[in-house]
Amino acid sequence: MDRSEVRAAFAALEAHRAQIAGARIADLFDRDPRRFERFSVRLADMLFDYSKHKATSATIQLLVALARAAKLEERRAALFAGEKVNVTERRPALHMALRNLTDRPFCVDGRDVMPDVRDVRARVASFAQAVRAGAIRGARGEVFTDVVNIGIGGSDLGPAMAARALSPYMSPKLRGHFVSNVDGADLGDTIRSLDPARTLFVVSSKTFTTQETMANAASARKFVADALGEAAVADHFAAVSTRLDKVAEFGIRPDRVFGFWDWVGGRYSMWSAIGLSLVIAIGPEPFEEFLRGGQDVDEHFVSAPLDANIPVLMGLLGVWRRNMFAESVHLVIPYDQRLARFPAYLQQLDMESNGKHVTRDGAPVATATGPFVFGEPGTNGQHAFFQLLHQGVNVAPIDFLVAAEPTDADPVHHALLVANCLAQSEAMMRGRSRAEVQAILKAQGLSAEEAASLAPHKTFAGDRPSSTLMYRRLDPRNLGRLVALYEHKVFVQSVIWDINPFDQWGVELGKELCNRLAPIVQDPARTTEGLDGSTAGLIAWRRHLSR
Ligand code: G6Q
Repeated sequence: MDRSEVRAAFAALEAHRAQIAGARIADLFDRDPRRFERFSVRLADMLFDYSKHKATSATIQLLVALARAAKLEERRAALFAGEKVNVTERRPALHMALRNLTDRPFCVDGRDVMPDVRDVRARVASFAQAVRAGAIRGARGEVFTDVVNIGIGGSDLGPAMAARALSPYMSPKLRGHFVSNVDGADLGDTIRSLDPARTLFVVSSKTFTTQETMANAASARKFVADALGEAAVADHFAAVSTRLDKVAEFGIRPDRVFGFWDWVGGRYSMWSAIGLSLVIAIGPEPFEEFLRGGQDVDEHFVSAPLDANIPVLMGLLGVWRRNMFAESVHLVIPYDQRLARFPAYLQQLDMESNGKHVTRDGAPVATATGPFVFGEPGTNGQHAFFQLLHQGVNVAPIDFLVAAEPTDADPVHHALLVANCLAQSEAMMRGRSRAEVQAILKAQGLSAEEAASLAPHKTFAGDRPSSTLMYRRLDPRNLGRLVALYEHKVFVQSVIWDINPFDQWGVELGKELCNRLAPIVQDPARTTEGLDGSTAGLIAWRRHLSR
């Protein structure tokens, strides 16, 4: 692919950066009283405010020109057309079909996948409804009170994040649990307080070979079989997988198995049957609203002009900071305790997708690619790592997420929460100069000498960029919108960087080495010869400690 137009667009941006680097974000507001209206976009009740970025209309024009040079519109069309955009695995990435609630077809190899999608969606809904209503019960006729999802990575993070986010929508009669880590403490701590006769396990694994999930599923199976007998296993397990043959080997009944397809990437799969535990927890109707939120964003992404397109702007502003200001960290701070797992979910979505060092055709990338993604809910983060964000020497752009209204929490608390969110983005942008600090200290009665010596410590450089997404409340539809916005943002950036966001070869080497080391770790009689000195030394020390 000829990338000369992209290089030219990057060069134009670089020249522009040099021109506006000295302009402070706060001053841009003084120059343009309508800046907020001009640098914010609405999608239903959701508003994306990017006015607190160091960006002018010229910046946006140049970023959109970069997107056009990288053929964003053509690549977006290819994505939605079901082309094999995941070039290294020769697969489409058609997760948008999973949230398509219209009559519109989505085709893979010329075949409409929607009939299969609707069929599985209906089976998931009716199974979930039957569990919730107590029509499907355990082997001893007990109603299920606990549902444990066993999965990891893409088969865990999305549903676990959403179950927490949508906890007000959860049935009071059911508790949802998510077990992922191969560390036996994860499953052990979860099942310790559970009654096996009232527990349903959902094994979620696209491949049904993942070490962690298979180990946890085997131990959960033993938990059920030991307590209720081997014959009870069939009544206490369901599975979500593309490998129906392997699920059958495990002993899960065919009517409790929910399939999906290889055109659904793991970290894009929460819209599929991988959401089963979530559907059981919140019910099929709220889950459909979640899908509708994703669909809202798909429609917006394909139809809104590039300069008024939220995922496009999110992606381009990320490129602006990453490539023009060399910032390697991106912060996501939800002012919402129930979005506590959203940053972890985004870490996988963003870092596994765009943490790449070669282009789609295998050449080294010409620019920096995906940033480290990091975050915690506000206000907690303010009392932990915000110090560095305000006064550290490194700058990281921040996404603030906040609901206008609480879902069901105290409105007085919520007003404080919103005020904190706004105060932080204002403080990041404005900062406080040394002269301002000195004046404040003098007004507080400090001598000129004391004020001068304390002032550097109390000075804030400011001019730190952020975006804010504000929506009415964290309901299923807005959660669907948030997830899909970030999915498409990541896609937009992958197009600019010309990388494949749908594979994850970087996770393979460690898995392979683990398979080689596991027998040596498990069996003290095995030799460590041939291993590097550190690995051999650590195994020897462990053997010593475990004697
Ligand atoms: C996601 C990755 C990865 C995957 C897990 C679980 O995009 O592919 O996180 O989801 O490794 O895989 P299984 O669902 O196959 O168990």
